Amino acid sequence: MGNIAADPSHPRYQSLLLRHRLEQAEKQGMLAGSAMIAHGRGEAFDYLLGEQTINSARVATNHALAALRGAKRPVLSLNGNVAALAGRETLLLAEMLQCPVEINIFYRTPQRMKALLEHLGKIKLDEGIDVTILGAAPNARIPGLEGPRAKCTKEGILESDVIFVPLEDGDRCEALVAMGKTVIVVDLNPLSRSAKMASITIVDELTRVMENMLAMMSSPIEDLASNSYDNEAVLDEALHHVATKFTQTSNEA
Ligand code: PTJ
Repeated sequence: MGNIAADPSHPRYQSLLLRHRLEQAEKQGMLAGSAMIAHGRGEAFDYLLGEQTINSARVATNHALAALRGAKRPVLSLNGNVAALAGRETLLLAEMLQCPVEINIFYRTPQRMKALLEHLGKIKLDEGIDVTILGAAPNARIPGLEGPRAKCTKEGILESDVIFVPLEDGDRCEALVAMGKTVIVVDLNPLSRSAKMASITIVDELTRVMENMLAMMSSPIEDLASNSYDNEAVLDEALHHVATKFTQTSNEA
């Protein structure tokens, strides 16, 4: 790691750390060609949010976790960016939920799958995490999708009732919702198709979400009535936050 990214007192430390993780993952062949572009877009939205977990994101995270804890067949899906930024935390959450994780990538190649399996397998071994990692041998398809991005496993994504798919593509999100699943996405862009399509959208940065979820796992399950959750209101609140912050900043300037 370069000097700046190694220094926790640097004001941009967290941001530099995440970039560094992606740089390393890129060298290991884990990432899609557009992974950095996707991350940059996320960074821009996070800047507008004030790089913090806003109230509506906390509410959505709470509901997401309640849905996962109450699920019959939960599954946590990882793509290249998620494995690079929060592979360890995703495995830890899966262990706590006693559910599998599934590597499910949009730009699927055998080389990337191998690199991702190796990366997660190493974390699992190093940390002694007891979790099934699916995805190496897909045996099912997500209905309504064409090509390699439809590939999944029967025992994981296909038969899941609640699926956590951070940084998901809009089409796949829509296809998963059409299968009748509760689909939880993490997306810093409240205007994205995934954000609008999902059952529960957490408008927050992935590594903060994982930290929050792991912390929330040590509290008793909250009795949250699922009909009290309004995803549109959560997205509106995120947009409102950005707009208000902008107005305040330009008034101050
Ligand atoms: O590994 P693959 O092949 O499955 O590909 C993964 C990416 C992310 C490259 C692929 O799914 C993709 O191209 O995604 P998009 O369509 O660019 O969407 C990514 C969304 O995630 C954007 O709306 C970003 O704002 C958001 N995003 C990026 N980084 C983060 C994020 N949201 C939360 N936390 C982040 N760290």
